[in-house]
Amino acid sequence: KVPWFPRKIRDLDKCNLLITKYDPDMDQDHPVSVYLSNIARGEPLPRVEYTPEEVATWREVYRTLRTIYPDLACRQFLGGLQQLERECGYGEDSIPQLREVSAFLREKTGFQLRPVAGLLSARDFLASLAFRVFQCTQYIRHASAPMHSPEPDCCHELLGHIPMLADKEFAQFSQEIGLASLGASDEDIERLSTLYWFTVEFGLCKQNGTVKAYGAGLLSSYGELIYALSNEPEYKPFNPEETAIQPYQDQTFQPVYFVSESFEDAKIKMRRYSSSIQRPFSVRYDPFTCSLEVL
Ligand code: H2B
Ligand code: FE
Repeated sequence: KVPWFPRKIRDLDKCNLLITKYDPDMDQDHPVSVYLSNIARGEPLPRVEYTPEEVATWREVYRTLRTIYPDLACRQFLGGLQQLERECGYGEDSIPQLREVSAFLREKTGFQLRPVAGLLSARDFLASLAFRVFQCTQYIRHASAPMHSPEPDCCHELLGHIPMLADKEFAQFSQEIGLASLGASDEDIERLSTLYWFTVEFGLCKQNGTVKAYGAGLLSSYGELIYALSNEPEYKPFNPEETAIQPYQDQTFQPVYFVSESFEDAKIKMRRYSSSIQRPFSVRYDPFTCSLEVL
């Protein structure tokens, strides 16, 4: 039996299963509980008034990471970030609003943002990528730990993911993982989710003979970004069959990272892997109607 999956963009309203690893009710101070009431579904994206303390957290994260990006981030990330700084108000002085960032991305790659209250189930999260929708948290990590967040927060989304989603090839790569996930078995979702982890979140790639970071989990963590490129961890060539079954860490730094030859190469390998997933149907995305044709 094929699990239910969204067929048009509006169906994403039903892709909202939150996974509570870290219970916001346990800590009334945790920022997760602060903005839930502001997170409405659908357009227009809610504007958030961040407090001076929250802006100070953003400033510290931005400033610290910005200094190491030129050496450690891949070319596509740096290009995206520069455009965001020029055209979308990115900088250390204010936290960009999802509404503006979403409009920016739509022009670059057709991706749009949707506010979400926390960590989503892998199935729901991946399904939205099939429609070029990125589900994005809007709250910011607690001021007591500016360099760490137990769950995705807006520093992770806005600094880690958004610059990459402004790149056409990376946007295509992301959407294709999403398309492969639709109606897939729980086991296949687990493998795709692991692939997502070692590419979109913690991926490295070769560029002009050196290794650079393109994963959002790295590009939003000062400590792990430096560690990942320090030659200390283990590096393996990206190979979907092997990568998909590698156990991963979400509590500490990764013991192993996967290195792609290029985005092009990662995309081709990923495509080959996806086409090996058994499904009793195939899907085609129609960009004019933002819906799927199921064949
Ligand atoms: N939910 C949210 N809100 N943001 C993410 O980046 C995210 C998620 N990543 N759910 C998903 C899970 C990822 O770790 C994979 C697909 O499991
Ligand atoms: Fe992420």
